[in-house]
Amino acid sequence: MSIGGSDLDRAITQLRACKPIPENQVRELCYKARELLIEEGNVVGVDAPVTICGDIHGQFHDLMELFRVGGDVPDTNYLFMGDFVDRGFYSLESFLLLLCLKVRYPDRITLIRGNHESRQITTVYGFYDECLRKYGSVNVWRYCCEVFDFLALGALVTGAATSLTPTDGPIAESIQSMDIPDADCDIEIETLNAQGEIMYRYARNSDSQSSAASQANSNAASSSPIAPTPSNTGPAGTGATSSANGSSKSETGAVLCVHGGLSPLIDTIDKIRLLDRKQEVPHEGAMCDLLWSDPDEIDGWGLSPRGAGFLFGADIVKCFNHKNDLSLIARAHQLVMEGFKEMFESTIVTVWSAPNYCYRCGNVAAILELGEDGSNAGFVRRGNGERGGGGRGWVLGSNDGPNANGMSNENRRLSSVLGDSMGRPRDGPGRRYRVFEAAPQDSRGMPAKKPVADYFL
Ligand SMILES: [Mn+2]
Repeated sequence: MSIGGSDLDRAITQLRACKPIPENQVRELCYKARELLIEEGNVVGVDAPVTICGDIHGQFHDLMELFRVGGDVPDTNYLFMGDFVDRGFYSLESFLLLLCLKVRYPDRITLIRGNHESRQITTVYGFYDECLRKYGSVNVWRYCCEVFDFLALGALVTGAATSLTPTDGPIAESIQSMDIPDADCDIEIETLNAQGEIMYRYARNSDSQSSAASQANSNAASSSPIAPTPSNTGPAGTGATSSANGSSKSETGAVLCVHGGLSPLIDTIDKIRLLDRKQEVPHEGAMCDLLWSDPDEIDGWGLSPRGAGFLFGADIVKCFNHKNDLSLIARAHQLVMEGFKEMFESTIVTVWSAPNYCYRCGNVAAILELGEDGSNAGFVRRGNGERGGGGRGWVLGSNDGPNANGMSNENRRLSSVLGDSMGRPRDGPGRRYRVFEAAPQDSRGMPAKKPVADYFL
């Protein structure tokens, strides 16, 4: 039988109920998915608005919670950064549901490859055994692995807004006092809980605003009679130049999404585009690095304790972002207790979407929403724009007053996820993080199986 139209909708309904679909339907689904994915480049172009998600790891009920918090497909445009399978008990249902949604709404969901989307890794970390247990054969595992080989290696998000439209929501109860930026203020970061309540809000530093204003003014002043020299290049992240001078369109640098991170063999996004990706994840080389590497507080490149990929420092990220006109790299791959973590002055962020990882880590999860640049806000600094002076943030709860160490508890908590970016000038797109906890169905009564020592895989 073929899977399409109403069959596909039926399969989606069945998978949403966490029930596997018959083997012949999986075969058809994987065939259709491959036909779609084969047409995608190694780096998929995605337009904002988009919601970026990190590792899922077979935690089906938490994926349902993610959709509840972030909105359903196709109402919300999603980008999943890999590691759909292994570790959790429902890799099969999780991956097949995402694949069904991809086939049903190809323009509303983007799936890129994680290091677990591999024959070798799934054989060790659970997905192979799960398929064997649920179907009595490994055929379904084979079909899925053939899809893995066609998943894109990255995505490039363009058209993201620099300022968030402030959420018109209630303030979380845990926030006792508030000091919200003015409504017309440039909101850079907002964090909401699963109920949509505001946990904190952070404004872009005022210096960059004034420099933005003066730049906008100078653009306006020079609009005639001589067209200004176009300082912006072409579509962000493409490295191309544009002849559209004088445009006051608000545009940030692009956001590169990749599962792991950067590679010493890759200095431009175009080099990712040239890779032959349609194969099992190699043990080394550029494709391997993109799926396995991690940012770290080092200079340059370092050896990874994972035994694959590399560690890379702030200098590597800043250089890569500048060269490729990126305002941010979004990646997954590492457990973050707070669900997300920005590093290196917000040039890179880790997004982790598996709450209470392995049903025992006690972490929360997060998704990252990038808004559409629908504003006519004028000048917006790009990823390779010059930086201004010291910044100023407005933080919900920040007038609790500093403690003995000169830092409020809220600021202390903030600094753990915003890292060294606090109070510094930043150029990134507006970022709304939605943080959520494990779904009760999945955490209740689940026996903690054998301890998992190597979370970092
Ligand atoms: Mn990973």
